Amino acid sequence: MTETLIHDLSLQTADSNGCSPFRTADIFCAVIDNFGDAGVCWRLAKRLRDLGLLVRLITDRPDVLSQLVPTIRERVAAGAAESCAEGIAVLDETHFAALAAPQAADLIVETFACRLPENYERAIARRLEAREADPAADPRVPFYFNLDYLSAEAWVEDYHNIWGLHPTLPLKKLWFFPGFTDRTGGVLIEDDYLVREAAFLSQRADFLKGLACNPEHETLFFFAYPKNAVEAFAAGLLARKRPMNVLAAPGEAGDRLEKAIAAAGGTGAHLNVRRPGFFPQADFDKLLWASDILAIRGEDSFVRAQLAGKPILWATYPTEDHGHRIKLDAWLERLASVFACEADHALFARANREWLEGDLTPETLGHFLDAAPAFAQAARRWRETLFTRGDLARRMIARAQSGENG
Ligand code: TRH
Repeated sequence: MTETLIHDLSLQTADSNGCSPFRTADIFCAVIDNFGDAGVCWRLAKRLRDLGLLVRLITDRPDVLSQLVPTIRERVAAGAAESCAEGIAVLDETHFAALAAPQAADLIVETFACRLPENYERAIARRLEAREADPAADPRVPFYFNLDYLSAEAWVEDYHNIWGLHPTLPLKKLWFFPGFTDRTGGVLIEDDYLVREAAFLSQRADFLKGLACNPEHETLFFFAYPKNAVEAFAAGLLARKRPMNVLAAPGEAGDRLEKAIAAAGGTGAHLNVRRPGFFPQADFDKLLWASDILAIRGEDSFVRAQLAGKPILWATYPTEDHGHRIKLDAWLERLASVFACEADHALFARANREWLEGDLTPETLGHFLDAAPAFAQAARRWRETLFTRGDLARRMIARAQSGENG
């Protein structure tokens, strides 16, 4: 995609796959912190591309995105306002917001209520106005979403699929929530997810050997926040004398886990701590598929862990109002039905709560790890519910296509 094409949407024709009357999509992404905002937006961009749309991702932090998508790293590091990876244009929002007359796409996705640049809001309004004057000149009515954060809480159903009005312009956007019920948008799932998983599983042993892990041993993937009680987690791993590979993601939490285990010397000889480095997002699933137990965080790794169908210890994104506890409890409650017995669910919930609250005891972690095979069966049942509900991006397109514009 050339730079002219990146800006001039009218020159572009999407290979529409027959899925959507929409040809183009613009996704706006503001990074609050860490990788989750960019991570979710990149996955959505790829899904919309796969469904036949030409996608631009406009972000205030191309540098963060470039950690997930290494092929744009060089251009971003050189300060380029535009780059392109896997058929998706990545635009620096500062540069984009200064354009005199950007063109509005057919499908517009503001993520996590990040607000669109004013020039772009005016561009949507202009396009709608021009269409009203002459519908034949523009066969598509642009559709504007706000895609919000994922939560299992009950209120989400009431706020999903609700219109919001712009304070000054004749614009409205549809609030769309990912979620775990039929009255929400579901989660992002690639059409070929299971095929890629199956292909990987035939090479799982080699993958683990490549990370200096014994594939016969249990494997834990660890990705958490510095605020989490990492040392308590390490104490639990040290106390349970079963051989285990520990794949600790880069970052402070992983560093502290490694340090705490190293400090235990011979007491930790059963633990093989490896630091796989930051994987490109396209390969991130491999770390999850290769592991038996997943300590993950935030939103995107949380979703991917559920798709992988593995036992999860979820570090929800910590907020000052303790909303993270409510988020965790809501999710744990929805999971109740997939466990074989109440005692399993209670143990799973207790370990997750203790991990989040910072009072995870070695006993609880040990019991959780011992129960991992039973939890894995429950996790497989849970992932079936996600697959049955279907993909968020398809649901967004279907909603936009439904014609209910008011
Ligand atoms: O990084 P996170 O904590 O992200 C967030 C942010 O805090 C954000 O502000 C908040 O809104 C959100 O959580 C809820 O965790 P998350 O969401 O799991 O995102 C991590 C991303 O990083 C995800 O896309 C997977 C990716 N990743 C890789 O691609 N390779 C890796 O090696 C690792 C460790 C992660």
